[in-house]
Amino acid sequence: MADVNRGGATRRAGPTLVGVATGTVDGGVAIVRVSGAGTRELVEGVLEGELAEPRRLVRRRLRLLSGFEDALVVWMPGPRSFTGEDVVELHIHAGPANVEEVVEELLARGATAAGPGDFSRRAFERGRMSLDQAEGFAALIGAQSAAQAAMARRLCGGELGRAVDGLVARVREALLYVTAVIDFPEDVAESSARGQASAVADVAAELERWLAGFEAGRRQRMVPRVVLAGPPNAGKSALFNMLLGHGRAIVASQPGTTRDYLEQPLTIDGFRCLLVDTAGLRGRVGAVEQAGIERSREQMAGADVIIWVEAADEPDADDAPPPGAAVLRVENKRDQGRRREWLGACATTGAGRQDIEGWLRQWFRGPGGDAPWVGLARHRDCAERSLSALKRARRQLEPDGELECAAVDLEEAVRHLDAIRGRGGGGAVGEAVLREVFGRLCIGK
Ligand SMILES: Nc1nc2c(ncn2[C@@H]2O[C@H](COP(=O)(O)OP(=O)(O)O)[C@@H](O)[C@H]2O)c(=O)[nH]1
Ligand SMILES: [Mg+2]
Repeated sequence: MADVNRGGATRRAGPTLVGVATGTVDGGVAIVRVSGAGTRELVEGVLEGELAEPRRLVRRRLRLLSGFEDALVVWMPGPRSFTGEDVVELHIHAGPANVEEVVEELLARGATAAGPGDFSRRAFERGRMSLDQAEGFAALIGAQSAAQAAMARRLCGGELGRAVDGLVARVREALLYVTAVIDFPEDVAESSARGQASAVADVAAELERWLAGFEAGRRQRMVPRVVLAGPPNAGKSALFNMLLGHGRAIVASQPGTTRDYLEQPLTIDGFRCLLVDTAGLRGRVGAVEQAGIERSREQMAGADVIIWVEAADEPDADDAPPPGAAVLRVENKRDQGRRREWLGACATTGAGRQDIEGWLRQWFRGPGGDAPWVGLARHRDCAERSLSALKRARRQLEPDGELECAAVDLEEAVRHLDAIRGRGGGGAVGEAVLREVFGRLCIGK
C-alpha cells in the first residue's frame, strides 16, 4: 500500500480493485473497472501494447489463458476519474465465462475483487462525490418510475448538497459574529452578535420549507399501492378495469366474484402506482370468499391510498375503510341514482375516470403548495436536528440569552447539516476564518 497525497490530505491507498461495472453480464458488452494506485501496471500486464492517452477509447488485445480477447480500453488517471484514483475500464464481450476469465486474470496479477459499493466508497473518500450524491446514485439504480429517476438524478447532480452548503455558509457567518463577541468583548459590540438572530431565523425557515416538502418528495419517489375496496357488487372490478383502460378483472353481477386480490401497474402523468382490486367485504360467506375478504383487509392495511367504492343504488355498507391510508370515497353506478355526496362515477360509461385520476395525481404530487424536497429520510433527520439547534440558538441570541450557548447551538446546527453531505466535523472555527471576520468587523478601527 502506498501513501498518496492529493488536495493536501494524505490518505492510505487501498488495494487495486477490480469489478464488473455493468449491471448485468447478459448484455452485449460488459465493462470491467479497475481502480487504485497499481492500476496502470496491473492492466498493462494483460494488454498487448500500452494504455493510450487519458480518456480515449482504444482497441487493445487482452492476453488470457484461453486466447486473446478483443477489448476497448479507456485510461482515466486520477484524480479525474469516477473514484478519484487511477482507473481503467475494459469494454469486453459480455458472457459469464469471458467476463470471469478477464476478472480472474486481473485477480491473478494482484487486484482485489471489489465488494458492493466499493468504487463509490472510494469516490466519496476522495471527495469525488458527497454522501447525498452517493445516496442519489443508489436511488437512481433503484428507480422504478420516471418521477423517481428524476428525483434521484437531482440528488446525484448535487442539488441538495449545494443547497446545504449555502445554509452552512450562512450559519457559519452568524457563528463568526457570535464568536467574535465572545472572544473580543472589548472590541466587538454585542449587538453585532445579537443582530444575527434574523439570519438564523431565515435559515431555520428555509429548513422548515425543506421539511414541509419532504412528504411531497417521498410520494413522488415511491410506487404507492392504491387499493379499491368496499362492499361486493359496488363495481370495484369495473372501476379497476376502467382505470387500467382494459378488462383485467372479471366483472359480474353475482356478488363475491372477486376472490383474490389483483394488482396491476398504472401510470398517471409519469406517476406510477400499483392499482389493487380486492374481494368485496361482507359477512356470512363461504370459506373461499372468506379467505378473499381476509386478503382484502390485509391489502387495505398496507394501502397508501384506498379508493372506497359503494354503489348509488345500495344503502350504506356496514364496513368502512380503516384509518391509516388516504381515502377517496367514490359512489359508483351514478346512472342508477345518487345517494352520497362523494365523487361520482359510472364504470359502465367511464364517467368519473378523470375525476379519480385527478384526485390521485393531486395525491401523488403531495401536500398542496409544498414544493417537493429531494431529501431522503436520513437528510430529513439531519435537517430536523439542525433546525432544533437553530431554534435554540435563536432564543439565546435574544437580549437575555447566553452567547456562549448560542455558539454551541450554531456549531451543532452546522454539524448536522454537514452530516447530510457526509462530512464529520465542521464545528470549529479556524484562525484563518476568524481573521476574515475580524477584517469585516474592523477590529481596532
Ligand atoms: N349500472 C351500472 N352497473 C355497474 C356499474 N359498474 C359496475 N356495474 C355492474 O355491477 C356488477 C358488479 O360489478 P363488479 O365490478 O364485479 O363489482 P365488484 O364486486 O365491486 O368488483 C356487474 O354486473 C357490473 O356490470 C355502473 O357504473 N353502473
Ligand atoms: Mg370484483
